[in-house]
Amino acid sequence: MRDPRYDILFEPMQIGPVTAKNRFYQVPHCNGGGYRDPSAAAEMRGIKSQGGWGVIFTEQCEMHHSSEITPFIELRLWEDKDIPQLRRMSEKMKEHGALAGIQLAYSGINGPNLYSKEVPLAPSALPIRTFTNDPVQARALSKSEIKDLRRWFVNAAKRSKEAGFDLINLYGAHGFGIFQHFLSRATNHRTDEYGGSLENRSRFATEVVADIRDAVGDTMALALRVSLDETIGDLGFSNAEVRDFVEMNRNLPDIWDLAQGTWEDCSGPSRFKEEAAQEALVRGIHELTDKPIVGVGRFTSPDVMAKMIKSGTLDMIGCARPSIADPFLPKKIEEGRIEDIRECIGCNICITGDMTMSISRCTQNPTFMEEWRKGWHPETMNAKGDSDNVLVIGSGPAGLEAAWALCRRGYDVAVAEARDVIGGRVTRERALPGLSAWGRVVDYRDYQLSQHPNVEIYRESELDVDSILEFGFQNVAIATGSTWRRDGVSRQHVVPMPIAEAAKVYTPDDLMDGTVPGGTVVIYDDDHYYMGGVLAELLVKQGARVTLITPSAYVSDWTNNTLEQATIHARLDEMGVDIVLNRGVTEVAGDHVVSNCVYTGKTRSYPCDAVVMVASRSGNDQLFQGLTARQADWADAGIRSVKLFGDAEAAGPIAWATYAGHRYARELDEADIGDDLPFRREITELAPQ
Ligand code: FMN
Repeated sequence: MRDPRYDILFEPMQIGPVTAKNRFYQVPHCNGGGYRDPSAAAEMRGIKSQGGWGVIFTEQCEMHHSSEITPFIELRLWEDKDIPQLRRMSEKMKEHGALAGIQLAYSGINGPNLYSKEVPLAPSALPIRTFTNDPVQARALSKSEIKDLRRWFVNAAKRSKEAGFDLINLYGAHGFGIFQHFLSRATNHRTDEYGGSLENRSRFATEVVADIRDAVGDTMALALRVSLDETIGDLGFSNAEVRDFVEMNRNLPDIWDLAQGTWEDCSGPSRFKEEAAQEALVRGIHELTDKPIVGVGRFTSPDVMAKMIKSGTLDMIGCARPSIADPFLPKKIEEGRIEDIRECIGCNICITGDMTMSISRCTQNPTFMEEWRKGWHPETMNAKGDSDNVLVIGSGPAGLEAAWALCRRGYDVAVAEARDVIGGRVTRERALPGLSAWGRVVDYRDYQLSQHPNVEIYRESELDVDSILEFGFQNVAIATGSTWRRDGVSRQHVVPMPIAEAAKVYTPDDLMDGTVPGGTVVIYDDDHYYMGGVLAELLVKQGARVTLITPSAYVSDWTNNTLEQATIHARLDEMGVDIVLNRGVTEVAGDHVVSNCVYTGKTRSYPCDAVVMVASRSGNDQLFQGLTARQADWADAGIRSVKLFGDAEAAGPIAWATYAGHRYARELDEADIGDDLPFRREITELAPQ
């Protein structure tokens, strides 16, 4: 039963003409699917409706073709033809009593219009600001075009109503939506009644809200999403100015949706931001308005959520990432199942789906975006197949997820772990600087497995092929992880690089095992994700002088996709790490490395006492290979299947491992689909000629 301390989270909330059943508000978040995968995106929202959210929003929806953000894949509402796709989504959202919200985005100086080829329009003429630095400029809207834009918003609002939505969110946060571009002196240089004073800069927002209210306000609620602090210096829309803006326009929207200035700040990873990190920025704004406020802060703890409401800071609890990691978060709080909440780990892998224009993943919730594509439900598994038991070897993220999903299907599961602790790489990595929240991947599964009668975990149980054959399990699932390579093989070197015998070369595994070199240390990062940067922090903290050499143009390059890269660079720079970009390492000698420019090949030496090789990883597949060699003995041993998955099969981020473990569990004993596509997809219907 629900803990009465959390009752406040379940009080209904009036938002303009509509009422949310509770205080759980899924703020807009993209998913890498958007207009390309409408049914996949709709089903994902539908699952959240089942999970008890009071309000569920779409991702940003491009409301007019004159402002679009190709190559990023969001939603589109450019013409009536787009309505059915969006109606499918609103219907899914409302299936279990949530209010359905749509975020209307006009991207102004963030919309390069690579697809529509229209000239971008913004409050003032400025270059387009995108992650991709497109060489395109926006021109300033004329006053008659501002009227056009107001009408386009009304058209989009009417279409939203027809598509079945209850709320509209006007995007003006994260530096992205045009409302912010008008509000900020950095992007609004106008000298007419839309520029200059705060009142003038607010004019566009007040006009659009009034227009939309006239058009649909009797049935639809209006949310205005504005930045809490643009954090770009004096010209930016500061926290003080946000407060002035809210006070000046007390009752402008039906709900204020307040979010930290840049997307990097707002969706800050757990490596750099704690839960409720935006509290100080939002505290006190409530007194400036009569309308409710929703705010965000990677909320996963019901205590923190209740405190935010009881203290009068927020009226509704906004969640993006926590709703991805656990779409059933509200329901679990309601049912008093707090320990069942699958807490977001703040790794931001969800954001990489959008940034790579693919389809999003979640480390904690492998079913995310597979709800329609594969029919995976986050809380229910498919029925058990013919066989009865599985031996899972390895308790890293892949093995633990497989075990947890298998025992929910009804299999008897034994997990054999060679070490005395479970968790594999996650247990090792969670001890690294900034990564402690990632340990939730293990903690959640450890607890769930401890509650399940049909699973046993055997620690310090290193198995060999003979013993596996003797045990007589019907299915053997091998998730034995991977080992960092010492020989430098990765992208620059596809065969081992020259390393002198006298050289002291360490791998990330050595450092995680507690062997940390001192003196002057070169980190050679040809992995490009977080590990090189994290180890630089570790080494500096333990007293080493660190030079980080990477062939990439950015330190920890791939973290551009998790919105962490700039913060990582700043932190390492502040710590005194010498960051060497666009250079490889061609040779490791006893007391130096030889580094080459990736463009010219010109070499230079960097003296060092030790080298940390952050290259690639080799799968620990020896057991699998050994068992495969004994395939003739499987039938006698009662073995029906042997499968290798996770890092042991091919190393990747942790989210890849939990996905692989889950997939293994889902597909065990299922019919072979042969050459068929293993997921559903939608293809564009050909227009009549
Ligand atoms: N905010 C928007 O206003 N529109 C978006 O389309 C949007 N896309 C997002 C996509 C992802 C994958 C994530 C994680 C966040 C996105 N956000 C977007 C920001 C979230 O709405 C939210 O403000 C931010 O993530 C902080 O909330 P959280 O800590 O609960 O994740």
